[in-house]
Amino acid sequence: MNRYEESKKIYAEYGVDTEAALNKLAGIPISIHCCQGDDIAVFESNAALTGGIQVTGNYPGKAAGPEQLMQDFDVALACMPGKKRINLHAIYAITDEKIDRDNIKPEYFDKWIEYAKERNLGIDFNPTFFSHPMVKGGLTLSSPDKEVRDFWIRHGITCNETAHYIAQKLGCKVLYNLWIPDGLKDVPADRLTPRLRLKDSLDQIFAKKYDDVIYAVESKVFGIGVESYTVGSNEFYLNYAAQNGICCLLDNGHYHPTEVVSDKIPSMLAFNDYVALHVTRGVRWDSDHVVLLEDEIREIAKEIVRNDATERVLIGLDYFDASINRISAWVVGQQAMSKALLNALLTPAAKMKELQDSGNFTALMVLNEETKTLPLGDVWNEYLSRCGVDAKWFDRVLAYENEVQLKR
Ligand code: RNT
Ligand code: ZN
Repeated sequence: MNRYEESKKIYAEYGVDTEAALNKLAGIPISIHCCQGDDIAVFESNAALTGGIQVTGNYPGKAAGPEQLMQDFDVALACMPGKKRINLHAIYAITDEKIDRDNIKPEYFDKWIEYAKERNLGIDFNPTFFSHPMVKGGLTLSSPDKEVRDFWIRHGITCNETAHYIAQKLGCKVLYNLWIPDGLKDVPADRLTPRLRLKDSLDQIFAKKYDDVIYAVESKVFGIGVESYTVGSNEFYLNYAAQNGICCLLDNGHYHPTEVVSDKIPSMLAFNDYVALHVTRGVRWDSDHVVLLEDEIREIAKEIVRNDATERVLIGLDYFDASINRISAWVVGQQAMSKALLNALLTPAAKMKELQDSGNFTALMVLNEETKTLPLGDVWNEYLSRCGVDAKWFDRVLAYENEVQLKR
């Protein structure tokens, strides 16, 4: 009997059906962020990365331009099991025209739509409120300068049209996630007025909403250079999203170190049809390290699976590592999230809920600990094999690095 068959029997003793878990996992989409492939480069110009986010490292061979990014993404996709989406930013527009950030034309994304269709990928879309000269003093939609706000409101609106265009062309919903870098390095004199300006700007951007677009606003507690105050704080966006029937996206790098997004997900599920998620790994700060299979990622996955929310929680990866092979970074993160979801699908959640509700916390603790040493790896390898992903995928990535990337 092979290892998978053995593991199937072991899980069955806990009332877990590994076949059902494998089938369910294959249908849970994970949105892969394009930015990991080229260090959030800006196709329209060589603008430096701003916005208080950082990509550290200078590993050779990164993609330059859409063709190389798509080429590298194809190598990564072949190493990623399950359903994928590609998460694009407005700065990835493909056109020979001079791009005005406040006039992003939907057709600039025709090549990405074609690319996604050929690979049966969904697309998620983000306006890009950073790396541009109209970010004045680190501010965009909350700026005291109306000209600056109006420019970025036009950007938000034109990106809404683009998200709708993509959804129509693909025939499936698109997540439009808005994150702005606005904030202050040191102690503010006025925390409220910038937030009222942001609220007004958002009202203008979201004045028109499309049924085939899911809207999200992404909060953050600090950034590099905005350590003392972010206009788009968690409380601000939680309220804005609730009042306007949109998502407040949870990025697990955007809260205080002891806060966990896994606990926030069920609270959001209690009130919202959808919960948008950015999965990352902060080390000491919101460092956007590659996602690894750690306790919090496992807990996040458990909240998605045991609350039957695999179609309601929109999982997106969001990290940037330029210190290692960028394709490997994509794959490790996507596989870590997939393993966490599989681990959740292989957890006897109903039994555990029963023990909690009956107050049998002793048996719950014992069972929880036992599940940690069940043969997840054997089921994972079966999943890779069924998805046609070589367990030795890393050899393939290294071969491509030598044949293609290092020759760039
Ligand atoms: C920044 C936010 C935001 C960005 C991407 C590029 O801290 O996490 O989601 O990472 O939009
Ligand atoms: Zn994010």
